[in-house]
Amino acid sequence: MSDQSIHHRFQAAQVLVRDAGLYALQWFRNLESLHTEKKGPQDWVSEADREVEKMIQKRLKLMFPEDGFFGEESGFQQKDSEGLWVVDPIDGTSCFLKGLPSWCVSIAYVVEKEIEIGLIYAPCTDELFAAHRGNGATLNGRPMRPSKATLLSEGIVGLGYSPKSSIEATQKAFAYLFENGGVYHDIGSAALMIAYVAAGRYLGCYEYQINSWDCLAGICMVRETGGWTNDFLAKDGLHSGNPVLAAAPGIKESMLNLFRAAGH
Ligand code: LIP
Repeated sequence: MSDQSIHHRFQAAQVLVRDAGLYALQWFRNLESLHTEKKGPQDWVSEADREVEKMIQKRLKLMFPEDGFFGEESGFQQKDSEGLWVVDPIDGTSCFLKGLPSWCVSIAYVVEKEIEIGLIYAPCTDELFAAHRGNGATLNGRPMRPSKATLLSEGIVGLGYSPKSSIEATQKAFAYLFENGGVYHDIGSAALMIAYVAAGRYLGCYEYQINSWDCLAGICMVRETGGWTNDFLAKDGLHSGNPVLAAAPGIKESMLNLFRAAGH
């Protein structure tokens, strides 16, 4: 696929991710009337998740009918297409449903196992994180820079947990972090936590088991800012998920030690 057509998709999807975020915000402001269902332990879906995903899919179908689509709520359409949009309409659904601001819309575009585009829009803070492989990454149009730290004791690590994760592995990751003077945040949105690594707000991010729609956009951003991530798309990560590990350049070895300590 030509750089030009990927750049065209990058431009169009930046408008779409913001529109989708503003649409989700309308639902966020009327939570009392929002219909929700339980998908599993600590895992919910709401009318907003479904309607925002439908809106994104419809717009992408109109603009790029030849592309495939993989959404958290609706699964795969045209999965054998050259280019595939991987979409989480509301990452941080549990925060969204509780009226907490740490949620976002996440859109990634994958061509031949390469994450070419990563877009994350957080409506509550009006922050648009954007990356186009080989062309850098920005936050609201300004270049993002990862942390220059070299020790875990010099900042915050995003450490996510859900019942999909191993309790034992997560406890070992916490122990390694605390023994090395680190502290953690779990803001309930893996997409935002990984974007914060690219933006230099977090030193790194780890979660034992996560879905591709939660992390591919953020992974593109971390790599575009010179940070490091694990090869999430290895071993069928696109369909069945994988652990995620992201690190600022100087923290890679410490985060790899945390990953090993967790048993990976
Ligand atoms: C969430 C992730 C979070 C994880 C949750 C859930 P969702 O995504 O962002 O890191 O701990 O279990 O997967 O379900 O809100 O799109």
